[in-house]
Amino acid sequence: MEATRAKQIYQKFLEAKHPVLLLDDHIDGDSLGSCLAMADHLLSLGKTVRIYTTQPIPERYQFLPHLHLCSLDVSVLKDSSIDLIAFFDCSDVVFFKHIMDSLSTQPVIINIDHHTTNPLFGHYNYVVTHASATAAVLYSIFHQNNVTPSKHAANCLLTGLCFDTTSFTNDATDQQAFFIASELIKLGARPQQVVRSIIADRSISALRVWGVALERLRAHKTYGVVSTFITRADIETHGVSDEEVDGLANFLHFVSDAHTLFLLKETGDGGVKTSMRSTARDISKMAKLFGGGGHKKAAGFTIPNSYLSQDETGEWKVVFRTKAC
Ligand SMILES: [Mn+2]
Repeated sequence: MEATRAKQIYQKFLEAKHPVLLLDDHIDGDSLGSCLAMADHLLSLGKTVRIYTTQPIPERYQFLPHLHLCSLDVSVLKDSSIDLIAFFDCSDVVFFKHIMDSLSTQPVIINIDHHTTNPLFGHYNYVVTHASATAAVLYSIFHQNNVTPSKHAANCLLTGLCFDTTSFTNDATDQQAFFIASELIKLGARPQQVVRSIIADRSISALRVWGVALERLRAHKTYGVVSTFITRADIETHGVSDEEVDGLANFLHFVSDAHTLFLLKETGDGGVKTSMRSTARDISKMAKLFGGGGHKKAAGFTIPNSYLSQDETGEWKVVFRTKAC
């Protein structure tokens, strides 16, 4: 069954004359790495490839190939010649609908992902929820079609794997992740470069924001949860971007003895984003309840139109802009 679907999907890519590849609304190493690996392969077949993104590519991924194909210009989606669009690592149905509304044609929709919350919105879905990364899913599609990734594509796929497994340290890391990584390294992927792009190269200012959040760590014994948070004031005072302080939830989950961790962060557009990590609970259910998504052990959601506020007892709470919760 999987082999049939993998062949069907690959055939659709082969048939496409004007494909557009899409990054998730929230760009991460897995979404970007998978998308660029497919772009690399399509380019090698002589195809014209375009990639649409709603956010600028974070600085840390500038070592990846083909970034010049990425466009923030929504007119990319208006082209009436588009015959295929492919989503990578995207389970966000609101984003999917936004993309659909922007199109002027009705192309074939491919959906390649590994989120348990993926609603299977494609005409052709290849969603493997036990896979450690979308990069591993795409590696499998390549493998089942006898496609050998180039060394550039291999580096892209390794970036996806390393990002989603927090460099092979979190619960998403399975035997297959190590096997695929090994194969990708044989093909020319550069693990030191990839790992460094994900966990290293933090500015002192970004680490100071992490320091502020570390000081605020709090254990909620009743729920068995440890939490902390970052405010807009923290980010603005230290002159850092949101992207620079990303990764704190993964870092804390790696070094802390708590089995469940919540990191709350005020977003630039006036909401509060909750990133959750757990080794003991299926937190994707909670994320889904609040309109978010993710995996069993790593998930999140955003509460729009809200902010973080400290009450008279010193407790920090999420407050709606119209009423307290
Ligand atoms: Mn992923």
